[in-house]
Amino acid sequence: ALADIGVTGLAVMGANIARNLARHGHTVALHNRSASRVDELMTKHGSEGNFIPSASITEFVASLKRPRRALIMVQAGAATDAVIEQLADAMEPGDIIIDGGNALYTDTQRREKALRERGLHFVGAGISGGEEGALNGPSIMPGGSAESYEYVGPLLESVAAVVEGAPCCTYIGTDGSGHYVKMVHNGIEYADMQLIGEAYQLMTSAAGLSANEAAEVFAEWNSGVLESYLIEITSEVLGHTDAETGKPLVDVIVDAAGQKGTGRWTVKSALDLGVPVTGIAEAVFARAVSGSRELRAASQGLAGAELATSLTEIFPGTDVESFVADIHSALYASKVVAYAQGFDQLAAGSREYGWDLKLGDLARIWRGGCIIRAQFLGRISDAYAANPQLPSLLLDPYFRDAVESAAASWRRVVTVAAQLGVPAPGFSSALAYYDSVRAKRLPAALIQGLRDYFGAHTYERVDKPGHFHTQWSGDRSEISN
Ligand code: NBP
Repeated sequence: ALADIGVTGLAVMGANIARNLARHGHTVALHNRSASRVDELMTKHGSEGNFIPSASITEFVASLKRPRRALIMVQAGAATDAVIEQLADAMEPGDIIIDGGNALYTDTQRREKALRERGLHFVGAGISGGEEGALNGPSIMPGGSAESYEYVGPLLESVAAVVEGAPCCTYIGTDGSGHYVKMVHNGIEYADMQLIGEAYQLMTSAAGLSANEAAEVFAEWNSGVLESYLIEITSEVLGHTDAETGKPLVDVIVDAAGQKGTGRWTVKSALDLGVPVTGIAEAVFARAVSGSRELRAASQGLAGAELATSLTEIFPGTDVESFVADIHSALYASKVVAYAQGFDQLAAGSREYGWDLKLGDLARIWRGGCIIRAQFLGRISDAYAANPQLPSLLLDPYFRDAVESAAASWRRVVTVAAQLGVPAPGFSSALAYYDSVRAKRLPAALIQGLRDYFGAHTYERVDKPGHFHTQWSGDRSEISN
């Protein structure tokens, strides 16, 4: 018998997706550059379903039903190109190559075009959920031709996470859209984690909670509007004690955050599109600051001139409990801002590349399987269902109300952070964004004046249409352009 689908690249992600497919009754062909991974999977998990192991790409391709479907799960970049090349050489027109790695969307666009010209379908599928998700149900974001989705959609949907009876997988759009959406998902994940980190730091530094007490607070929060996988595992990590020292593990982990690049890609794309994703950008830069070990070591002696040493000095009468409630509000409001910005970027990317992304569907398939999975996403889905043209999530009645009710607490938290000298770049820049978009006037008027002064860049006027220039070095009269 032939295989329904093949998986090449059997490191942790590929092996788990292959097992997931097999557990759902699909016959799965297996291939990996080093044969040992195929053997290992067969030895350990061969009994979980129908697998067809193969020793070479040609054997692998020959073991697939037509049109052939091959899922690549190798390292993004050159490795993916190499594997695509080998597969394409062995395949025939009409066959489908799926890349489930974390490819940069522009690479996917390039690959899709090249393969289309050779008569092959190429599906760039963003897969989120880490190894656990890959095995038990990830969130899958497949982009490619609508025709290719007919061949791969049902297979991918069958192994995706399920929320309220619906799979966390849907057709995203053409060429690089799936990987673009996955990239922004990861960017949002960066912002979400940064905000959670700031909440934790304020709980411990400003409110004086221990890591264990903070763990309890997060566990409690996980049953409210913040309910999410990230809040749940925050409680787990904060509550974990290091076996060697007996201290909270979080206190013995080096405070330098790593990054693999998807956050940076998101911000680069946002910069190109001119979308202010301040929350994601702050999160990427905050990781960069944390990792700047020499700079941080050299800066230890810098004076802070803090305006207070305790919470009660700033807000007399405030108790820990009410401040923790303020942090909850600040976290929620900042999170709404970060997600609103992320969805703005998705809308802008969709316009730029002609993808016609369904924003509500994206929120829906992120409710399960992926790292940012949360109840909250159901609200986002509802918001776009109510108004697909929503200019910003901040204007949806539910989110508008949520942020307006959180605003006073949010300001208190940012005030406390500033006065105590506790960095809260995510909370404060989200608040600045909120205040910027709602401001009647911004200092951009002055910036336009300055640009006109040194570069004759012209400005518009509030009282009449057109573009104007003041002759700054002459008699300072205004001319219309
Ligand atoms: P890795 O990203 O660590 O890649 C290891 C796999 O790539 C192995 O199968 C390896 O073969 C293969 N490979 C390499 Br490296 N160079 C190759 C080449 N030139 N030709 C053929 N094969 C090559 O694996 P992973 O962590 O399982 O991730 C797989 C993909 O899924 C990546 O794109 C990753 O970004 C993405 N992803 C990962 C996660 C996660 O949580 N880890 C989540 C979502 C997406 P070998 O065995 O012969 O060395």
